[in-house]
Amino acid sequence: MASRLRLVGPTPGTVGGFAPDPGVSGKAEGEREGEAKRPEPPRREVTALGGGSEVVHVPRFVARDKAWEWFDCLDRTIPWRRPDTRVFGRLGPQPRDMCYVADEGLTDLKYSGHQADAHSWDEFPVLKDILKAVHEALPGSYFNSVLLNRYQTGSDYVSWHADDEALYGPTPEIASVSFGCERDFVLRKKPTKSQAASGSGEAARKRRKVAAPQQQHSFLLKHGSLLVMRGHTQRDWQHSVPKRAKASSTRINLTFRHVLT
Ligand SMILES: O=C(O)CCC(=O)C(=O)O
Ligand SMILES: [Mn+2]
Repeated sequence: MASRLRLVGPTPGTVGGFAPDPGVSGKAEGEREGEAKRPEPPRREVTALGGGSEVVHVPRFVARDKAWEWFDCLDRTIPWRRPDTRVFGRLGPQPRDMCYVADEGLTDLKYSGHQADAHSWDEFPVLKDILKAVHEALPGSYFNSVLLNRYQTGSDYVSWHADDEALYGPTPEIASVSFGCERDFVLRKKPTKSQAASGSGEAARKRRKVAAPQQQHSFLLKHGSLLVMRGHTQRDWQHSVPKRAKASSTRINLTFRHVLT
């Protein structure tokens, strides 16, 4: 489907910021004739999903070499675990590795019957660096926790869900930074109450598909990219990272969140 997309140019640097545009002259604030030209700022794409939901995508948020440095450090130093979770009543290993880091004293994160142990930011200086870059890119935002996922092969995935737990409040902002193997990130509109009432089985889903195709958006999340979900995205949409046979190497994803205190 056609998406309502705006392109915005943020400040240049090793890590892409979201400061105001340089202006009509194309010169950044403070820059004068004759001064060395700064490198091109990373492109920022804003997709309005409707109903107050918005996605911001910065494909080149972190410069390539820096992003590999961070990938290697995260891959080596994070105490990755693959816990058992309950999906549709069945207990089994989660189809990806995970780790959870949060400020001290925050409400615990629980999902799919799993209680994630929170590590401290002090254990992982690299996470503090990445958090700083995200905060600089998103002035006014404040993240106090991060859920880390590692997808070792294309068979690892995250199924359809929304990060709509009460601990994040009604309109959470979630900033997602990706490293390594590129993977598709797909958003689909949640069924309305009347659609949900028409049944949850495969037949009902097919009937609905014919009557009104489900709205869907797909983003290719590349090495060093940033994707931000805002507004009512968690209330009205679900997202997933589907299995991909061709994804042959490791991907690491960090979703920064603000837990209400
Ligand atoms: O890996 C990703 O891009 C998304 C992960 C995600 O949605 C989650 O952990 O809630
Ligand atoms: Mn999620």
